[in-house]
Amino acid sequence: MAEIEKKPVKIMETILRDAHQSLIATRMPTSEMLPIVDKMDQVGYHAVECWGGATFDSCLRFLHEDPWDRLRKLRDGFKHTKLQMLFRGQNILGYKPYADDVVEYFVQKSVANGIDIIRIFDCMNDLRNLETCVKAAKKEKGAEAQIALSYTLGDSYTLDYWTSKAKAIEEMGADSICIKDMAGLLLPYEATELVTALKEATSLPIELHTHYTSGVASMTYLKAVEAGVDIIDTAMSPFAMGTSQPATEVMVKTFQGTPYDTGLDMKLLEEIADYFRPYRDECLDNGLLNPKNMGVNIKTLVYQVPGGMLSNLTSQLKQQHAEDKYYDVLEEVPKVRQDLGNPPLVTPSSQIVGTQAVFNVIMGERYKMITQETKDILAGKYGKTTDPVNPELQKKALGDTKPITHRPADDIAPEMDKLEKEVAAYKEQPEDTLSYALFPQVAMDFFKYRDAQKTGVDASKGDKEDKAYPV
Ligand SMILES: [Mn+2]
Repeated sequence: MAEIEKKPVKIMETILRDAHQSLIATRMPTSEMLPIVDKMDQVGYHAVECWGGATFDSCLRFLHEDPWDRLRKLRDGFKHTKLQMLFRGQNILGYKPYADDVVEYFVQKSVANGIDIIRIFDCMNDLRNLETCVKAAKKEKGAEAQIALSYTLGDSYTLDYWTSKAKAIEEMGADSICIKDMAGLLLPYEATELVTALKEATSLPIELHTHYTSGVASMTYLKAVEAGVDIIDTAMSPFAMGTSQPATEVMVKTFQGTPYDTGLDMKLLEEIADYFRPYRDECLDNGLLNPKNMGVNIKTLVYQVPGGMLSNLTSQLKQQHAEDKYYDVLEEVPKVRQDLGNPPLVTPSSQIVGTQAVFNVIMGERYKMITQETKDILAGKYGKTTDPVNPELQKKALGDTKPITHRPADDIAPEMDKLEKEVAAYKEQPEDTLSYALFPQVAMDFFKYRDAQKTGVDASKGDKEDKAYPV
């Protein structure tokens, strides 16, 4: 057997973002992160993912923290390590498309506050929805634009589909490509095929992101690394496995002494794990960490539904007192997905398809009620779907309105001026306008809370016009 050339695999650590988003509903506060940052900075990770995705919403909505402030504090602590964020293309960190000027300003401020690598994806894999974001990132000196392919299964998702997307991504000027397998659908031997094909199609570095939900993730990483993948996403063991990523220490140990040796210091990793373990125990005790999310969920392979979407469906059905309809809804999901052109199921398409499936089942008649977001997909407002949508459903939903075929954001007028005016009274930093742009109500509540912390007066409980504040 020929000697294999040394090719250390790089590790992207997710414990400060995806791992806690997947296991504890994104509730890790900044105060849990800061004491270990110095040690994490010594590891030699390729990057640490620490921002974007649901962290922004969760900071403002549940933790009463300023997400920008978190980023600045992490940047302060990580002196050598690249910081990475997840960005939903034209949807930024929200659930609908925004105007180009908001996307551009968000990218600019993300980099200015400390982000090095922006992972950008679109729930339709419509690359037009990534153009503005990628261009904005390329303008920022030192920033890397990584484009992620939302990985999914279906007749149209052939190796040709993925390799032609990869070539287009390279032409767009991206710095790297990520295979973003949010549901844990990529099986080990398929990873060999996919990575081999992508490596042939492009010269860009390839990163693989998956979740342990279906139980195959570490085998998938092994095969992907053997096939030449450059970077894998892992989480420190206390917040690994289950709906999160494979454990960092396990992957590092696996490749030790092989041509893929990461070179990372196991002793240091052990100390970091020791730091997070008591917090994991605390989360188990207070119920944030549900043991249900920690095993193998084979339904994700059977129904091809991401873990996060499964728990959303369960809670939606609970609210409707229709928990007995769980399996009916799971059967309905692929049908709705097909009607909507078989998009990958990732935020926000996963929520749109899931909610519509719930309505279809509990109303006792399919599409008796069609949500606005379902109509918007049918109207082309989220971009081009992989397969054609169901024409009868489209007619029923849109009537005589013609669906659009151009880039959806071309129809969205600039928003920044209007937003600046609306937020002026509460603005303490330029970034506040962006928080408000994404989550107007939630950000406003946070600004009022922030004011109250300073003055002891809670404006959210008072009447602003009458200046009658409860003290
Ligand atoms: Mn993920």
